[in-house]
Amino acid sequence: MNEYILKVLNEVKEKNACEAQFIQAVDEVLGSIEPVIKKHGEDYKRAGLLERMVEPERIITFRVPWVDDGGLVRVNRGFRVQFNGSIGPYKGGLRFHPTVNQSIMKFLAFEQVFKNALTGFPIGGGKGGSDFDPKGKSDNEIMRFCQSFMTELQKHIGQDIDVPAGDIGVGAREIGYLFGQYRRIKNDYEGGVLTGKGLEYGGSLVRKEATGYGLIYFMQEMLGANGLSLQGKTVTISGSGNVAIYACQKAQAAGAKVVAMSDSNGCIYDENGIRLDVVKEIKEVKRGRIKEYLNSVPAAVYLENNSGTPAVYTIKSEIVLPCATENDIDLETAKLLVQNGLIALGEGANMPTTKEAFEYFLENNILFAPGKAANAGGVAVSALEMSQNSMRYFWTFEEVDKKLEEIMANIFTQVKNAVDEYALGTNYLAGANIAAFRKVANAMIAQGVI
Ligand code: NDP
Ligand code: 2IT
Repeated sequence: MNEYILKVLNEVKEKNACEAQFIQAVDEVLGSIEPVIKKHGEDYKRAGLLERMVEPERIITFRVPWVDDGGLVRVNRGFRVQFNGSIGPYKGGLRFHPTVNQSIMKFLAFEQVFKNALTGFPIGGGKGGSDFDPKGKSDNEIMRFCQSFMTELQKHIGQDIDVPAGDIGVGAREIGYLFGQYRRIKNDYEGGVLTGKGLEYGGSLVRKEATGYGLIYFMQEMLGANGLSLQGKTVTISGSGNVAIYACQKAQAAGAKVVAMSDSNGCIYDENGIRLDVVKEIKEVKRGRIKEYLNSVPAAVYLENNSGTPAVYTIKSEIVLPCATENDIDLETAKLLVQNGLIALGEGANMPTTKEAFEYFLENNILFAPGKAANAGGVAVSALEMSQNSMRYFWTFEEVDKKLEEIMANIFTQVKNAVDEYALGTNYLAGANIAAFRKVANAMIAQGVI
């Protein structure tokens, strides 16, 4: 590996020794930009570019006290990582999940910087959240938590400063409570301060569907460039949340047969094709578990997760769409997927594939759509939501959907141009990293040493 890259990577490992996920995300990006560093390495070194790029501009951590329904005071930890603002206001989601820690927040914020650069919109990268576990909480508890979280977060965000949105555990309900508290404290209707808002108060059509739809639009571009399509393909999807549901819907519309979806407990396998109306009722309305699918479709099968490969990845499938969480697919799982006839994989989630698993896919000529390109549709429509809020206007579903389709095609073109320029074959992960890196690097260098 190039000397300069190695030096920065070693420093990152030393300085952030307890942050495995952050190190992994940095390693992935720095490990694939070698051809660019070969060309411009000396300039970048003099500018301290990589050293600055791996250090967040700011990390805010704070106490989030709230009162549960039994009157007991609970305390969680809140975060906002404002990683890189060179291209625009920090932009990125909020995650509420018990596994949230500084490493996860930093990895997600770092990924977001490059993803947002690929969208073409003027947005920087950030991420936030809390180790709060929404599972089993009442609606009032969720509201009180969101209000307490925002009481601190509001000091650090604004429609031209930092614009949060949803991620795991944060959907339209949470964004509503967060927005309400922000508006109350600021006494100002700052519509563009959060995205993923309800349609009644400044949300954008297609934002809910955007990440899943965008993933499928990207897959269609990638498959098409390789003489393939989704038509008639067997698809499995991990997760059954926001990204998974709308990826499933668009994949089915494209003629694919989705046979499995999952949650953290296990997966459903329906050889007749998943009935998405049933999944939506369970997840979006009842906030239940995926195994309840069998109450409506008794012919389906439920497979519980054991240790090792998650059950959803043991099912034979030509196209796999991980849409749940990070490091879901390790080398062992990758081998099983390839053995079971995998053709292509599209990352709806952020960093669901380990480095070893990715390398195995590459060696076995699996077409691999990397998350920072393939799941950028969500944040891209968030940027469209911000535009509509600024204009005090709205676009129709068809207008936003068409823009999303064009954005995803444009992202694929950027990725394809980068792999062609550096003769990287179908290593779209490297292509995405190179295309995004160049844009962020140019913006940072143009703005001097900050
Ligand atoms: P949701 O909260 O709507 O759904 C998350 C899904 O993933 C649930 O089915 C959940 O199961 C499952 N899941 C979460 N954690 C784990 C875990 N540790 N192990 C197994 N399954 C798990 O989140 P989203 O759909 O919004 O997010 C899914 C992924 O997509 C995340 O990686 C997120 O960062 C990424 N993403 C989201 C975007 C968005 O716009 N929402 C945009 C781009 C990427 P359970 O209910 O059992 O926890
Ligand atoms: O990971 C992501 O891109 C998101 N969770 C969406 C971020 C956003 O600002 O819409």
